[in-house]
This record gives sequence, C-alpha cells and structure tokens, in this order.
Amino acid sequence: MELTLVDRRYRQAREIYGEFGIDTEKALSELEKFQLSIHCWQGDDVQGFEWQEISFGGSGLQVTGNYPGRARNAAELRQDLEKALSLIPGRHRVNLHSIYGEFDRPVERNEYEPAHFRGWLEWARSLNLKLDFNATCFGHPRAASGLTLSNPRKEIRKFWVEHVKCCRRIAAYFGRELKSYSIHNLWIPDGLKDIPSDRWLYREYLYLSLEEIFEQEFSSNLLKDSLESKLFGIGSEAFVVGSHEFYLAYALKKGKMVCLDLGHFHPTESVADKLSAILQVGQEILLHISRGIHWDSDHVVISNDDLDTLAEEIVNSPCPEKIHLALDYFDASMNRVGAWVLGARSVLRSLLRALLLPWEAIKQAELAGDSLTKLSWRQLSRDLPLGAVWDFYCLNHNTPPENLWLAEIKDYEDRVLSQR
Ligand code: RNT
Ligand code: ZN
Repeated sequence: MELTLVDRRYRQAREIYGEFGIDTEKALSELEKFQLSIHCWQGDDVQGFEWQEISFGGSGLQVTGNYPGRARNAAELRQDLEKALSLIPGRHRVNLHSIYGEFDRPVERNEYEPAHFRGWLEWARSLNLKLDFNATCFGHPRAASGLTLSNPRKEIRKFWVEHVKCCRRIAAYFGRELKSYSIHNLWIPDGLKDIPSDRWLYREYLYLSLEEIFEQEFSSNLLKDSLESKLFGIGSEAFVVGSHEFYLAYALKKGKMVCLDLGHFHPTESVADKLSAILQVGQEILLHISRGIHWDSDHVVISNDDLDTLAEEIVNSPCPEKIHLALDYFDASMNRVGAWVLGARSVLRSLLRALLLPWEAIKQAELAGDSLTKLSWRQLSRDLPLGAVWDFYCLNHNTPPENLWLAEIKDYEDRVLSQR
C-alpha cells in the first residue's frame, strides 16, 4: 500500500470518527504512551543458553512444535528481536528470563550474576531499550519434582531462594544501568498432580521462602517485584501453591504487584474485570498478555473479546500508568519472529480500538439507564474504520501497515531463519 493511500484513508477515517465526536489525533497520541515488554522466550521455545538442555519434565510448561529457524544463541536471539521490534510501532521493552544469560562455563542458577547479562545490557543500551527480568524456577533437575520454593526439602528450597535473590539483583542492575525500573516477575510451577493432603504445609514454605527473598530491599526506581499465580498447570492439576488468593493477599500486604496472566484463570473469569478491583487498594499490576485455549495458557495473542475488553479497561482506567503490559506466549509451530509481531501488534491495535470507542455516548446512556442505546453504540462502533487509523499509526512509526508486515517476515525467513 502506498503512503498516499494510507494518508487518504486516514483523512477520511478522521472525518468519520469526528462525526461521532471521536478525536483520532488524540487517540493516536494516547497510544504512544503504551509500552509492551516483549518476552525473549518466544524466540527459542524457552530454551535459554545454559550449558545443560532445559528439560520441561515437572516444569508445568510445555512447548509444542518444531518450526525451523529458532534462535540458537544470544546473537541470533537479539537479531530476531531487532527484526520483530522493527515491525512493531512504538518504543517497547524486552523481557528476559535468567536462563538467557551468557555463560562461558557451567554456572549454577544460584550463582547467576549481573556480569552474565552484560551483553544484554549493552545491546539494550545501544537500542535505548529497557529490560525486565524473570527468575527461572523450572526446566532444571532441582525442579523435576515440580516443587521449588515450596519444596519440603530444605536444601531444594534454599537453592531456589538463592536463585531468585540473584535474579532480583540482576534486575536491579538493569534498573540502575538503564535508568528505568526493571520488573522482576516470579512464577513457580509448584503444585501437585493429585489431591493434596496438606495444603498449608506447601503454602507456609512458599510464604517463608518469599520472606527470605524479599529481605533485600531495592528502590522502586530500580526494581519492581511481581508475583504470578496460576489456576492449574501440567503436573499441578489438583493443587497450585501460588494461587491467585495466595499472591494477592501477599502482594497487598507487602506492597508488591500481582502478575495476571490472561491464560491463568478459569475461562469464564475475566482478567479485565480484575484491574479496577485490585487497583482500588493495590499499587500496580503486571499483565501477562497471552491467549488461553482449553488447558494451554500460552497461545500467540490475536485480537479477541478478552483482549479487547482488557484494552477497554486499561484505556478507561484513571491510572493506566499502574498497569504494566507484557507479552507471554510461546509457539514453536510457526515463524517465531512473526509470532512476536502478530501478538504485539494485536495488543496495540486493540488499545487503539478501545481509544476510539464513543465513550461519551456509551457512558451517558448507561448512566441514563438506557441499555439499548449503550449496546447500539457498541455495535455501531464495529463499522468504524479502525484499520485506516491503525495503518496510519504504523506508517508514522516507520513500520509497515497491516497488509505488509507479513511479507517482511517471509523475507526474513528466507534470508536468515532458513539458513540456521
Ligand atoms: C507460566 C507463566 C510464566 C511463563 C514464563 C516463561 O505458566 O505464564 O509467566 O510463561 O515465565
Ligand atoms: Zn505468564
């Protein structure tokens, strides 16, 4: 599509939205404010660069597919991330897991240090990117039982406590060096496949482990902690130690964030609905934007009602700066770089859609008790030319409009990925 056509379509769209009292220019400048934290682990199927292969047994995670071209080292992963970022409009963040350190000899997870992440730091600095971070309490022989921070065996708990402590220090190092807080998110696979006989025991161990982990305090300019719950996982079907209630209670009392993963709740539960509930009291929230299908929580994000409703809640929040957005999915059955682009662009497009809804009319109708009018406005808004505004935004950020990014991914696949 030529630039002039995108321009013309936009001008027409601006006029159409204008007739409904919607200011597209304002929506476009609002959209600039949203940053996504792009998860590095989509690029290599959550393998990382440790000397031993990651094994998912007991980990609660499973990656399926064997599409060719996955990144095999840090240089390839960074190259792929750069490609993806060049197709996503706006300035975003990158989210690392600890297994993506660069190690020149075998280093155990309780010995990870900032030095192992210097390569990432320098790369981020050169591109003016900020980094977020995650401890990796899975895919390791000491996690094979599926119990880490809540393991009844003291030496195993100690190992994982030390690991998470190292990871918080690394996140704070990113925060300090890049002059922006780094979010450290903690998800653990802990749970039981079958009916627990002593739920209290595991939860008390997890509580005590967290107390030890958070003993070291950091300024929130450097580090923000978040805790991610799950309803169930593979191997933890009957019981999850770090449930939503567990972490929500902990986070509220201790001034931490909860991380809400869109794939981690019962399908009829709405994460969108939780934002305004938690933020009445809670300080901040991290979102793991994902797409759950049946038991799997990590499908590539595309626009659907869940995402659209989430975006509506975010743009309508009086405190959107308290809601941190991160992607979280992994699919090894398709071009992995394209999967990043598709997910990130879908989130941004849903945010734009939400910014362009006729909120005044909708809210007025609701307050007047006129449900029919409220719903009719929503229905009508489906026919507004969102795509024209989105394409204009993309081009203004030197990224391709919606019908052209896929060709760039195919070209990258031919030139780079298929050579691996
Ligand atoms: C797992 C959690 C967690 C992971 C990443 C790799 O169910 O969603 O966030 O996806 O840490
Ligand atoms: Zn997650």
